[in-house]
Amino acid sequence: MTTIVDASVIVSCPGRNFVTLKIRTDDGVSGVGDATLNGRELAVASYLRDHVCPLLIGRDAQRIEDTWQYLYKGAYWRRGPVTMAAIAAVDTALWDIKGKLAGLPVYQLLGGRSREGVTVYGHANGESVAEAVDDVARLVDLGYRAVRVQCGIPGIEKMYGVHKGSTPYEPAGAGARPVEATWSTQRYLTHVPRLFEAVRDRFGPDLTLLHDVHHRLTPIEAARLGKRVEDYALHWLEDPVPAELQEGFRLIRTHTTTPIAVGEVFNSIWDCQQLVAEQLVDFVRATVVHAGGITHLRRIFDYCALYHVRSGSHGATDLSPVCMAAALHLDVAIPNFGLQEYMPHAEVTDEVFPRSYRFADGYLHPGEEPGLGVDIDEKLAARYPYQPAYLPVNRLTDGTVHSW
Ligand code: CS2
Ligand code: MG
Repeated sequence: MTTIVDASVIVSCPGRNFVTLKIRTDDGVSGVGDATLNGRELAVASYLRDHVCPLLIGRDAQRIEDTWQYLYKGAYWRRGPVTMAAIAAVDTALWDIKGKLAGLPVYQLLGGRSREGVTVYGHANGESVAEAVDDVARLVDLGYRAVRVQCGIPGIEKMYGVHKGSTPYEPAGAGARPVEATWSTQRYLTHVPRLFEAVRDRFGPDLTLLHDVHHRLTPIEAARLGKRVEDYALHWLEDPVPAELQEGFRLIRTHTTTPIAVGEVFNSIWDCQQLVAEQLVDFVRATVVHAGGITHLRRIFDYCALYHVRSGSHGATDLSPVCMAAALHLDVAIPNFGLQEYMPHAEVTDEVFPRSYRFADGYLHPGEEPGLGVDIDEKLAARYPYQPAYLPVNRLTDGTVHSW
């Protein structure tokens, strides 16, 4: 038996806030898990520190599934972003430990490689259509095989997904209160087809293109947009509507063949069970950190595989390198891999989280060393204390709160 002797939570802000769990065993082997929930980081840190870590001491680190069930069913209050991020961190750290004990990279414990590399997509954006098209060229020159494209919308001041300068895009604004943004669906629906007309004009029909609607439309508006962009053959239209009403996606499916991706905010299989079973979506974007870890995410993707649904995991900078490392071990092994989002972290983040995954020729490659191939430099992390930061709040022009 490999006994857990310590479990500690490190909250740090190297470039942005991250919450990391480190589990140590009596064999001297340790593992890490990401527990970052953008804008609610301290809630997960407390859930772990106050209610989970004490229960882990003395448990067998090798009993990953039993620990998962113990934390999921044992809490009584199931699911939700905070609970499932905490369980995810424990699960990820235990898989890291198991790989190290076995002397194998975790993907070998998940059935071995199903592909040579993990195809990733990068973010291209610009205030104007022209700037966004030029940014697509930048991504293509960097070797990306798939590109998400976002652009400013005339009349909308702070548009999601569009930022200036070379620093990684960070939507969470530092400060004690969220910034507020304004939204106009009409302006957005008018402008987005022009963006993709321009991108296709410049790059032709073969480049894999994606777009993130970011939960802002109603199903009929999403159907309209999906129909309007069919000529530009998007690989996916992401988060077209808020996904609480899974049956609402039937309306989108009735009107358009544009593929749909959803799920970066999902935290359990139940958030997408109907979407998948009715084939209302084409990609599920759930992640290791938000959907209960490697153990649960693998369940979700195995369920997706029954219905021709592929993975398309979220990979924004608010998911730490620990999450990305774990994601790559799953991505490279599952049979129904689709795409992996990749937003490179800031240099200071990579200094705090030494990792072995690397980008080459449009792919990310997980490390070959035992475990996940990532760690946290706790001494360095301590130099970057938590900074309060919140995701924006969105309002319509009449002041009505709207999905951000
Ligand atoms: C976005 C995210 O990358 C994406 O697809 O939806 O950047 C999202 O806005 C952030 O992860 C929120 O924290
Ligand atoms: Mg998204």
